[in-house]
Amino acid sequence: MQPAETILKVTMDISVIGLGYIGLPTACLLARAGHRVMGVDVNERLVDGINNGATSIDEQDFLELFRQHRPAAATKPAESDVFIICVPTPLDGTSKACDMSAVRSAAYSVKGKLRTGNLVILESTVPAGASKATVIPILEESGLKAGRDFHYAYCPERAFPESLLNEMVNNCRIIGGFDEESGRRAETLYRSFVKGEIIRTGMTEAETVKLMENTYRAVNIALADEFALISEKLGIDVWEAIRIANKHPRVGILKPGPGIGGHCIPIDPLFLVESTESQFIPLAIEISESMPGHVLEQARLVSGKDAPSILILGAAYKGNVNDIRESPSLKMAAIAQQKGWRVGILDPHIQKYAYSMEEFLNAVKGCDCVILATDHSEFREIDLGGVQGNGKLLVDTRNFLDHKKWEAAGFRVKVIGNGRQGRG
Ligand code: SAJ
Repeated sequence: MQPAETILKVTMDISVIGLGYIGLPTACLLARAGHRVMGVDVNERLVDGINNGATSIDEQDFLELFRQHRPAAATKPAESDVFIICVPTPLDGTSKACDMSAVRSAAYSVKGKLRTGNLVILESTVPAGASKATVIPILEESGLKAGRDFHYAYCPERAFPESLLNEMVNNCRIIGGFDEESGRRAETLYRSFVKGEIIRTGMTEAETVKLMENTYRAVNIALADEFALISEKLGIDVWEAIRIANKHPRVGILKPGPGIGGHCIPIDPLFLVESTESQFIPLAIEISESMPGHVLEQARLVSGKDAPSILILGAAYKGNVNDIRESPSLKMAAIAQQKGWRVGILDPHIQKYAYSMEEFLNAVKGCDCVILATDHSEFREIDLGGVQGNGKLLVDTRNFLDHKKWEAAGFRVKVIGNGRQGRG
């Protein structure tokens, strides 16, 4: 291979494969840094949309970046200096293992275009060891060898939906290079738009670090959920208890809620389980997954109705995002419907569940119990002027709403984890 200096160009031709909530912002940031970027996705409608200036990511600073530095999009990669793979890795519902099919087909599409001197980067979250066992062997079917003919690095994304660009630019970035030179090249590339620290480590270490981060978050949310369940049994308020416990300099308990959602936290920890048979991680996930059912049980017991009709506020998996993947709200809705309860859902961030004030008032009128599932700012601002609570129940799963305001409108309030209130 030629010496690095002759190949490392300031402006590179880059194909970003997978144009979801990580791939598309990454492509735009690289374009802003002066690279020639091609966005690639198998979804033709998405590609057409992007080429026509449309995106479903609704974060303001991203939209501005997208307007100015939108990459051209296509369904197949072209020859490039760098290929960055950012495709989804869902959980296979049957095997409970990582579904690597999108990563595999992205790797095959890169294989067809791979040339000597190229750099291939994988950002998708994968089981530890997947680069070595799955991705590199596919790329090497080209006849080129990793380290000798092309460079490879695993560089996980770590950005937080609701603060995507800020985190992509300012977070610490991990580079797991196949070898020293691969790591060095990947670092040079990310340095073109990353202001945060860049840490180089081994490939499997980088894969494992990513899984550890989301597992840490998942088990800590599960612990908060468990504390909520315990507090209800003890007849104490978990929110007050957590607030006080968090005054300890080495304690930082997260918030209980209706369960975990999103594309990462409920799923990624299980990628660690598939190769290690951990018992701790599945138990944590199980506790959080029991929360939607627990919320409904509280609604039934405290409302005193066997089959209350419920209005769920929020379909998104967390506040101020428009993503419903693995959302606990929708799990709650499905369980309630199965029980034969009447269910309504409102969400200002999701087109399907958008509503007018009149629709909100009618929905409240027609239900026995309102359940706050998603902490969207809009729900806190809601005007209850025209609402007659008449003793209906509000279940606040996130201790998020202004309870005095709801009580003043005639609601009884039950906060999940507060065992002092209307005990179920
Ligand atoms: N949640 C709680 N209580 C809390 C915090 C969160 O119940 O105290 C719930 C949320 O409501 C949501 C779920 O957990 O349903 C997950 O939300 P999140 O905000 O914890 O995480 P994500 O999925 O939006 O983003 C995570 C982040 N990982 C970490 O914080 C370690 C992000 O940095 C990753 O880039 C992202 O996963 C990813 O793509 O892997």
